[in-house]
Amino acid sequence: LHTIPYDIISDWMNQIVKDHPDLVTRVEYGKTYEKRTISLLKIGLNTEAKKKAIWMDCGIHAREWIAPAFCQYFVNQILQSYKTDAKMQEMMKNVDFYVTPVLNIDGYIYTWKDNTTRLWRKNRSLGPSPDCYGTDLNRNFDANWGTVGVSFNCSSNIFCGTNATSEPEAQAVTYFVGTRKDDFLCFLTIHSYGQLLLLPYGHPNYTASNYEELMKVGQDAAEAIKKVHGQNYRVGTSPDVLYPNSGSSRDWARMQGIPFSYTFELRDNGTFGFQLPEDQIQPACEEAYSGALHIITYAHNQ
Ligand code: ING
Ligand code: ZN
Repeated sequence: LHTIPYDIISDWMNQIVKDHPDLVTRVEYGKTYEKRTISLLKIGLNTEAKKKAIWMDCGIHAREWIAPAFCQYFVNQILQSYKTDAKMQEMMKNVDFYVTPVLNIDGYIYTWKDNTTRLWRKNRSLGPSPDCYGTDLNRNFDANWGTVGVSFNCSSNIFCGTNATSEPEAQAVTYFVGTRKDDFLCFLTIHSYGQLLLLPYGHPNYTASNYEELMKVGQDAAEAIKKVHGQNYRVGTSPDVLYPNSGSSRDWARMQGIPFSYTFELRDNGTFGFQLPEDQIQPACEEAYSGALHIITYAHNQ
């Protein structure tokens, strides 16, 4: 496996739709700052009944290249296991998977430009001062926005924007998920690196009403991950595991009432960081798939 530029990911999305017309559609649900179309793959069986939903987004941060690779792996894997696995067949009847392979498309394309842009994190919007680019999309959601773990300096990597949901990429998710919030059982947002499973809330003064269950399900997912290649994932809220933050999409989703909301921080632990060697893409995806499937299956069975 190897990472690929956005155009190829977009072509891949079209190919998946062509290969599985009965199960997959491509849905365009917003525009980036630079007016690119944000799209997701909707995967599930068409049934008469009202379906529940699972959210997964990858590539909200531009430099975290393993994340879009994981979304593609995840889609390939659920479509493959659907052919033979009774549990996946059952889930495809009951839920639709909404998978966005690259949310921050402008940023992702920018990191493919040259060696000086490879480690760009934010989107590419022009800030409040000249030549000051990028808002951290994972600080821009309407969840205790602008309170902890953010900067109001537009040159900072954790610049939270001028207002909650000021950015078109955050607006797209907020609108799409927010208008269907009762359908969503699960909200998974995929990052790297650090090998963590983070749960709400990033703000130290708030505790999720189902914190105990989120911890238990997260720890069981970490156990499932460890079984695949022996890698350890730490589980907890961001203030407990590292440091507080506000305005994350995970916290926003939980505040909307979506019960199982998690951030995945994929491989590695810092040896290669965002520049994960190609020979680790496959094992990183395999183990994270196992963890994600555990959470999704649990949420589905509730
Ligand atoms: N990490 C996330 C970020 O938005 C996070 C999540 C928040 C981790 C706070 C730890 C503490 O910063 C990455 N890698 O983007
Ligand atoms: Zn990130």
